[in-house]
Amino acid sequence: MSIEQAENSRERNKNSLPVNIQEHFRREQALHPEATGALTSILTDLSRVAKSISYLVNTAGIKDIHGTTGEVNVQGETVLKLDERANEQFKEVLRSNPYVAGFASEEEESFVAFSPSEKEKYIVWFDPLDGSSNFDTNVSIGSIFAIYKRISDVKDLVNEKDFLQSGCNQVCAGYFLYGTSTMLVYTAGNGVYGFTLDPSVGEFVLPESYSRIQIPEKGKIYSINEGNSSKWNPNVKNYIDYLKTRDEDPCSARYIGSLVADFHRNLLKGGVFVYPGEIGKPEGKLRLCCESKPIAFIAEQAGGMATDGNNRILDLVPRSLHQRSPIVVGSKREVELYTEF
Ligand code: AHM
Ligand code: MG
Repeated sequence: MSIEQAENSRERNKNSLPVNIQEHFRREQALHPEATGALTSILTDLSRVAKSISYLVNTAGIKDIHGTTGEVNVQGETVLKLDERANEQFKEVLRSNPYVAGFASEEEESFVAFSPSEKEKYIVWFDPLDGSSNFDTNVSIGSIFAIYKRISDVKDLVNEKDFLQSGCNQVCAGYFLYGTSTMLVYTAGNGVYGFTLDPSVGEFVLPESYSRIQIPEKGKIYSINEGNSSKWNPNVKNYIDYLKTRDEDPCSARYIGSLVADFHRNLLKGGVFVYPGEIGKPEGKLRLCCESKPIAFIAEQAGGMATDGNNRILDLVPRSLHQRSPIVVGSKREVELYTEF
Protein backbone atom coordinates (compact mmCIF):
# COMPACT_ATOMS: atom_id res chain seq x y z
CA MET A 1 0.00 0.00 0.00
CA SER A 2 1.40 3.42 -0.92
CA ILE A 3 1.77 6.12 1.74
CA GLU A 4 -1.11 7.98 0.14
CA GLN A 5 -3.35 4.90 0.22
CA ALA A 6 -2.42 4.21 3.85
CA GLU A 7 -3.27 7.78 4.79
CA ASN A 8 -6.57 7.57 2.95
CA SER A 9 -7.40 4.34 4.74
CA ARG A 10 -6.49 5.88 8.12
CA GLU A 11 -8.67 8.87 7.29
CA ARG A 12 -11.56 6.59 6.29
CA ASN A 13 -11.23 4.62 9.56
CA LYS A 14 -11.27 7.84 11.52
CA ASN A 15 -14.60 8.72 9.97
CA SER A 16 -16.15 5.25 10.09
CA LEU A 17 -18.40 3.99 12.86
CA PRO A 18 -16.66 1.91 15.52
CA VAL A 19 -17.31 -1.84 15.44
CA ASN A 20 -20.08 -2.76 17.89
CA ILE A 21 -21.16 -6.25 19.00
CA GLN A 22 -23.59 -6.76 16.12
CA GLU A 23 -21.10 -5.64 13.48
CA HIS A 24 -18.37 -7.76 15.05
CA PHE A 25 -20.61 -10.83 14.95
CA ARG A 26 -21.77 -10.07 11.41
CA ARG A 27 -18.12 -10.21 10.39
CA GLU A 28 -17.55 -13.40 12.39
CA GLN A 29 -20.68 -14.96 10.92
CA ALA A 30 -19.49 -14.20 7.41
CA LEU A 31 -16.53 -16.49 8.19
CA HIS A 32 -18.85 -19.16 9.61
CA PRO A 33 -21.90 -19.36 7.33
CA GLU A 34 -23.30 -22.25 9.41
CA ALA A 35 -23.77 -19.89 12.39
CA THR A 36 -27.38 -19.22 13.33
CA GLY A 37 -27.03 -15.86 15.04
CA ALA A 38 -27.82 -17.46 18.40
CA LEU A 39 -24.63 -16.32 20.11
CA THR A 40 -25.05 -12.78 18.79
CA SER A 41 -28.54 -12.77 20.19
CA ILE A 42 -27.52 -14.11 23.62
CA LEU A 43 -24.50 -11.80 23.92
CA THR A 44 -26.57 -8.81 22.88
CA ASP A 45 -29.08 -9.66 25.60
CA LEU A 46 -26.40 -10.19 28.23
CA SER A 47 -24.84 -6.87 27.29
CA ARG A 48 -28.22 -5.14 27.78
CA VAL A 49 -28.14 -6.32 31.38
CA ALA A 50 -24.52 -5.23 31.76
CA LYS A 51 -25.41 -1.72 30.56
CA SER A 52 -28.13 -1.57 33.17
CA ILE A 53 -25.79 -2.81 35.93
CA SER A 54 -23.13 -0.39 34.78
CA TYR A 55 -25.62 2.46 35.11
CA LEU A 56 -26.65 1.28 38.58
CA VAL A 57 -23.01 0.96 39.65
CA ASN A 58 -22.23 4.45 38.39
CA THR A 59 -25.21 6.05 40.11
CA ALA A 60 -25.33 3.91 43.26
CA GLY A 61 -24.07 6.74 45.47
CA ILE A 62 -27.07 8.90 44.60
CA LYS A 63 -29.68 6.15 44.59
CA ASP A 64 -30.67 3.71 47.31
CA ILE A 65 -28.75 0.77 45.84
CA HIS A 66 -25.94 0.19 48.34
CA GLY A 67 -26.45 -2.22 51.23
CA THR A 68 -27.90 -5.67 51.71
CA THR A 69 -31.31 -7.25 51.25
CA GLY A 70 -31.01 -8.96 54.63
CA GLU A 71 -31.02 -12.40 52.93
CA VAL A 72 -28.31 -15.07 52.64
CA ASN A 73 -27.80 -16.88 49.31
CA VAL A 74 -27.21 -20.55 48.50
CA GLN A 75 -23.45 -20.01 49.07
CA GLY A 76 -24.14 -18.78 52.60
CA GLU A 77 -23.16 -15.23 51.62
CA THR A 78 -25.00 -12.00 52.37
CA VAL A 79 -27.06 -10.82 49.39
CA LEU A 80 -26.60 -7.20 48.34
CA LYS A 81 -29.46 -5.23 46.83
CA LEU A 82 -27.46 -5.02 43.61
CA ASP A 83 -26.78 -8.81 43.66
CA GLU A 84 -30.50 -9.38 43.65
CA ARG A 85 -31.27 -6.83 40.95
CA ALA A 86 -28.51 -8.09 38.68
CA ASN A 87 -29.66 -11.68 39.12
CA GLU A 88 -33.28 -10.78 38.32
CA GLN A 89 -32.25 -8.85 35.21
CA PHE A 90 -30.11 -11.68 33.85
CA LYS A 91 -32.98 -14.09 34.43
CA GLU A 92 -35.45 -11.83 32.68
CA VAL A 93 -33.44 -11.41 29.47
CA LEU A 94 -32.48 -15.07 29.29
CA ARG A 95 -36.06 -16.17 29.79
CA SER A 96 -37.15 -14.18 26.75
CA ASN A 97 -34.23 -15.14 24.52
CA PRO A 98 -35.40 -17.66 21.89
CA TYR A 99 -32.10 -19.56 21.86
CA VAL A 100 -31.80 -20.20 25.60
CA ALA A 101 -33.23 -23.43 27.00
CA GLY A 102 -32.32 -22.77 30.64
CA PHE A 103 -29.86 -21.11 32.99
CA ALA A 104 -28.07 -21.53 36.29
CA SER A 105 -26.89 -18.72 38.51
CA GLU A 106 -24.34 -18.49 41.31
CA GLU A 107 -27.13 -16.96 43.36
CA GLU A 108 -29.61 -19.83 42.96
CA GLU A 109 -29.61 -23.32 44.34
CA SER A 110 -30.85 -25.08 41.22
CA PHE A 111 -30.94 -24.47 37.48
CA VAL A 112 -34.06 -23.21 35.68
CA ALA A 113 -35.42 -25.01 32.59
CA PHE A 114 -37.66 -23.27 30.05
CA SER A 115 -40.38 -25.03 28.06
CA PRO A 116 -38.72 -26.87 25.21
CA SER A 117 -38.85 -25.63 21.64
CA GLU A 118 -36.95 -26.75 18.56
CA LYS A 119 -34.97 -23.53 18.46
CA GLU A 120 -33.64 -23.45 22.02
CA LYS A 121 -30.15 -24.87 21.89
CA TYR A 122 -28.10 -23.26 24.63
CA ILE A 123 -27.84 -23.10 28.38
CA VAL A 124 -26.20 -20.21 30.21
CA TRP A 125 -24.29 -20.20 33.49
CA PHE A 126 -23.76 -16.82 35.14
CA ASP A 127 -22.45 -15.07 38.20
CA PRO A 128 -24.53 -11.88 38.11
CA LEU A 129 -22.26 -9.81 40.32
CA ASP A 130 -18.82 -11.11 41.08
CA GLY A 131 -16.73 -9.51 43.82
CA SER A 132 -19.85 -7.74 45.03
CA SER A 133 -18.44 -7.14 48.51
CA ASN A 134 -16.36 -4.42 46.79
CA PHE A 135 -19.43 -2.63 45.51
CA ASP A 136 -20.30 -0.53 48.56
CA THR A 137 -16.83 1.04 48.46
CA ASN A 138 -16.77 1.86 44.75
CA VAL A 139 -14.19 -0.79 43.81
CA SER A 140 -14.35 -2.72 40.50
CA ILE A 141 -16.75 -5.66 40.23
CA GLY A 142 -17.95 -7.83 37.34
CA SER A 143 -20.42 -10.33 35.90
CA ILE A 144 -19.29 -13.67 34.44
CA PHE A 145 -21.04 -15.98 31.98
CA ALA A 146 -20.53 -19.26 30.14
CA ILE A 147 -22.64 -20.60 27.28
CA TYR A 148 -22.92 -24.31 26.40
CA LYS A 149 -24.88 -26.24 23.81
CA ARG A 150 -27.43 -28.38 25.60
CA ILE A 151 -26.68 -32.09 25.42
CA SER A 152 -30.19 -33.26 26.27
CA ASP A 153 -32.79 -33.78 23.57
CA VAL A 154 -34.31 -30.51 22.31
CA LYS A 155 -37.78 -31.92 22.82
CA ASP A 156 -37.19 -32.33 26.57
CA LEU A 157 -36.57 -29.89 29.37
CA VAL A 158 -32.87 -29.33 30.04
CA ASN A 159 -31.53 -31.39 32.95
CA GLU A 160 -28.65 -31.19 35.41
CA LYS A 161 -26.23 -32.89 33.00
CA ASP A 162 -26.57 -29.90 30.66
CA PHE A 163 -25.16 -27.73 33.44
CA LEU A 164 -22.40 -30.12 34.53
CA GLN A 165 -20.45 -30.30 31.27
CA SER A 166 -16.70 -30.17 31.01
CA GLY A 167 -15.30 -26.67 30.50
CA CYS A 168 -14.04 -27.83 27.09
CA ASN A 169 -17.66 -27.78 25.90
CA GLN A 170 -18.07 -24.04 26.45
CA VAL A 171 -19.00 -22.42 23.14
CA CYS A 172 -18.63 -18.93 24.51
CA ALA A 173 -17.57 -17.38 27.81
CA GLY A 174 -16.88 -13.91 29.02
CA TYR A 175 -17.18 -11.26 31.63
CA PHE A 176 -18.34 -7.70 32.06
CA LEU A 177 -16.02 -5.53 34.12
CA TYR A 178 -17.54 -2.51 35.85
CA GLY A 179 -14.31 -0.60 36.37
CA THR A 180 -13.11 2.86 35.44
CA SER A 181 -14.86 1.96 32.20
CA THR A 182 -17.28 -0.89 31.56
CA MET A 183 -15.92 -3.67 29.38
CA LEU A 184 -17.07 -6.92 27.83
CA VAL A 185 -14.32 -9.49 27.31
CA TYR A 186 -15.40 -12.69 25.60
CA THR A 187 -14.23 -15.67 23.61
CA ALA A 188 -16.14 -18.01 21.36
CA GLY A 189 -13.10 -20.22 20.88
CA ASN A 190 -11.56 -18.03 18.25
CA GLY A 191 -9.46 -15.57 20.25
CA VAL A 192 -10.38 -13.07 22.96
CA TYR A 193 -12.07 -9.75 22.21
CA GLY A 194 -12.48 -6.78 24.55
CA PHE A 195 -15.29 -4.27 23.98
CA THR A 196 -15.61 -1.00 25.88
CA LEU A 197 -18.98 0.56 26.68
CA ASP A 198 -19.11 3.97 25.04
CA PRO A 199 -21.45 5.80 27.43
CA SER A 200 -22.16 8.55 24.90
CA VAL A 201 -23.92 6.11 22.55
CA GLY A 202 -24.66 3.29 25.00
CA GLU A 203 -22.89 0.68 22.88
CA PHE A 204 -20.06 -1.77 23.43
CA VAL A 205 -17.42 -1.01 20.81
CA LEU A 206 -14.31 -2.93 19.84
CA PRO A 207 -11.06 -0.97 19.65
CA GLU A 208 -8.58 -2.51 17.20
CA SER A 209 -6.06 -3.05 20.01
CA TYR A 210 -8.49 -5.32 21.90
CA SER A 211 -8.96 -7.75 19.02
CA ARG A 212 -7.39 -11.12 19.78
CA ILE A 213 -5.97 -10.16 23.17
CA GLN A 214 -2.87 -12.13 24.14
CA ILE A 215 -1.73 -12.48 27.74
CA PRO A 216 2.03 -11.87 28.12
CA GLU A 217 3.81 -15.22 28.37
CA LYS A 218 5.65 -14.09 31.50
CA GLY A 219 4.29 -11.92 34.27
CA LYS A 220 5.52 -9.78 37.15
CA ILE A 221 2.29 -9.66 39.17
CA TYR A 222 0.93 -12.20 41.64
CA SER A 223 -2.61 -11.95 42.97
CA ILE A 224 -3.60 -13.96 46.01
CA ASN A 225 -5.34 -13.19 49.31
CA GLU A 226 -2.18 -13.14 51.40
CA GLY A 227 -4.30 -12.75 54.55
CA ASN A 228 -5.06 -16.46 54.22
CA SER A 229 -1.39 -17.52 54.16
CA SER A 230 -1.58 -19.29 57.52
CA LYS A 231 -4.07 -21.73 55.91
CA TRP A 232 -2.00 -22.45 52.79
CA ASN A 233 -0.25 -25.67 52.04
CA PRO A 234 3.59 -25.16 52.33
CA ASN A 235 3.97 -25.58 48.55
CA VAL A 236 1.76 -22.55 47.94
CA LYS A 237 3.84 -20.56 50.44
CA ASN A 238 7.07 -21.63 48.73
CA TYR A 239 5.69 -20.72 45.32
CA ILE A 240 4.64 -17.22 46.42
CA ASP A 241 7.96 -16.69 48.23
CA TYR A 242 9.79 -17.73 45.08
CA LEU A 243 7.79 -15.30 42.91
CA LYS A 244 8.65 -12.44 45.26
CA THR A 245 12.34 -13.15 45.60
CA ARG A 246 13.51 -14.67 42.31
CA ASP A 247 16.31 -12.79 40.56
CA GLU A 248 14.59 -12.56 37.18
CA ASP A 249 11.22 -10.74 37.21
CA PRO A 250 10.49 -10.67 40.95
CA CYS A 251 6.74 -10.15 41.31
CA SER A 252 4.68 -7.41 42.92
CA ALA A 253 1.42 -8.15 44.70
CA ARG A 254 -1.82 -6.76 43.28
CA TYR A 255 -5.09 -8.02 44.77
CA ILE A 256 -8.50 -6.42 44.47
CA GLY A 257 -10.67 -9.28 45.70
CA SER A 258 -12.81 -9.21 42.53
CA LEU A 259 -11.89 -12.11 40.29
CA VAL A 260 -12.90 -10.28 37.12
CA ALA A 261 -10.83 -7.20 37.95
CA ASP A 262 -7.82 -9.19 39.19
CA PHE A 263 -7.89 -11.48 36.17
CA HIS A 264 -8.42 -8.63 33.71
CA ARG A 265 -5.38 -6.73 34.96
CA ASN A 266 -3.23 -9.83 34.73
CA LEU A 267 -4.62 -10.63 31.27
CA LEU A 268 -3.38 -7.30 29.98
CA LYS A 269 -0.18 -6.98 32.00
CA GLY A 270 0.86 -10.58 32.59
CA GLY A 271 0.84 -12.32 35.94
CA VAL A 272 -0.85 -15.04 37.94
CA PHE A 273 -4.04 -15.16 39.99
CA VAL A 274 -4.20 -17.87 42.66
CA TYR A 275 -7.10 -18.94 44.85
CA PRO A 276 -5.71 -22.12 46.39
CA GLY A 277 -7.27 -24.82 48.48
CA GLU A 278 -6.75 -24.21 52.19
CA ILE A 279 -6.33 -26.36 55.28
CA GLY A 280 -9.82 -27.56 56.10
CA LYS A 281 -11.12 -26.20 52.77
CA PRO A 282 -9.19 -28.05 50.04
CA GLU A 283 -11.66 -27.00 47.35
CA GLY A 284 -10.86 -23.29 47.84
CA LYS A 285 -13.51 -20.64 47.29
CA LEU A 286 -14.22 -20.06 43.63
CA ARG A 287 -17.08 -21.79 41.88
CA LEU A 288 -16.07 -24.07 39.03
CA CYS A 289 -19.05 -23.55 36.71
CA CYS A 290 -19.67 -19.82 36.88
CA GLU A 291 -16.21 -18.49 37.81
CA SER A 292 -13.25 -20.77 37.16
CA LYS A 293 -14.25 -22.41 33.87
CA PRO A 294 -15.25 -19.26 31.96
CA ILE A 295 -12.11 -17.46 33.19
CA ALA A 296 -9.99 -20.50 32.24
CA PHE A 297 -11.47 -20.54 28.72
CA ILE A 298 -10.57 -16.88 28.22
CA ALA A 299 -7.08 -17.41 29.67
CA GLU A 300 -6.35 -20.30 27.31
CA GLN A 301 -7.75 -18.48 24.30
CA ALA A 302 -5.41 -15.59 25.14
CA GLY A 303 -2.42 -17.95 25.24
CA GLY A 304 -2.38 -18.41 29.02
CA MET A 305 -3.13 -21.36 31.28
CA ALA A 306 -5.46 -22.36 34.10
CA THR A 307 -5.08 -25.30 36.49
CA ASP A 308 -6.38 -26.47 39.84
CA GLY A 309 -2.81 -27.48 40.67
CA ASN A 310 -3.10 -30.96 39.17
CA ASN A 311 -5.56 -30.72 36.31
CA ARG A 312 -6.39 -28.31 33.54
CA ILE A 313 -9.50 -26.44 34.75
CA LEU A 314 -11.25 -26.95 31.39
CA ASP A 315 -10.94 -30.74 31.73
CA LEU A 316 -12.75 -30.87 35.07
CA VAL A 317 -16.27 -32.27 34.95
CA PRO A 318 -18.24 -30.90 37.90
CA ARG A 319 -20.15 -33.33 40.07
CA SER A 320 -22.49 -30.72 41.51
CA LEU A 321 -23.79 -27.34 40.41
CA HIS A 322 -22.02 -25.20 42.99
CA GLN A 323 -18.80 -27.21 43.21
CA ARG A 324 -15.73 -25.16 44.10
CA SER A 325 -12.17 -25.70 42.98
CA PRO A 326 -8.73 -24.20 43.55
CA ILE A 327 -7.57 -22.11 40.61
CA VAL A 328 -4.25 -20.82 39.32
CA VAL A 329 -4.68 -18.80 36.14
CA GLY A 330 -2.65 -16.38 34.06
CA SER A 331 0.64 -16.21 32.18
CA LYS A 332 1.98 -19.53 31.00
CA ARG A 333 5.35 -19.33 32.70
CA GLU A 334 3.91 -18.52 36.13
CA VAL A 335 1.14 -21.14 35.96
CA GLU A 336 3.54 -23.85 34.78
CA LEU A 337 5.84 -22.92 37.63
CA TYR A 338 3.01 -23.48 40.12
CA THR A 339 2.52 -27.04 38.95
CA GLU A 340 6.26 -27.66 39.54
CA PHE A 341 5.92 -26.53 43.15
P1 AHM B 1 -18.52 -13.57 45.05
O1 AHM B 1 -18.92 -14.17 43.74
O2 AHM B 1 -19.43 -14.01 46.16
O3 AHM B 1 -18.35 -12.10 44.99
O4 AHM B 1 -17.11 -14.22 45.51
C1 AHM B 1 -16.09 -14.37 44.61
C2 AHM B 1 -15.00 -13.38 44.86
C3 AHM B 1 -14.07 -13.29 43.70
O5 AHM B 1 -14.44 -12.24 42.86
C4 AHM B 1 -12.74 -12.99 44.34
O6 AHM B 1 -11.67 -13.47 43.57
C5 AHM B 1 -12.83 -13.72 45.65
O7 AHM B 1 -14.21 -13.83 45.94
C6 AHM B 1 -12.17 -12.98 46.76
O8 AHM B 1 -12.24 -13.73 47.91
P2 AHM B 1 -11.47 -13.33 49.26
O9 AHM B 1 -12.22 -12.17 49.82
O10 AHM B 1 -11.55 -14.54 50.11
O11 AHM B 1 -10.07 -12.98 48.90
MG1 MG C 1 -18.64 -14.77 42.14
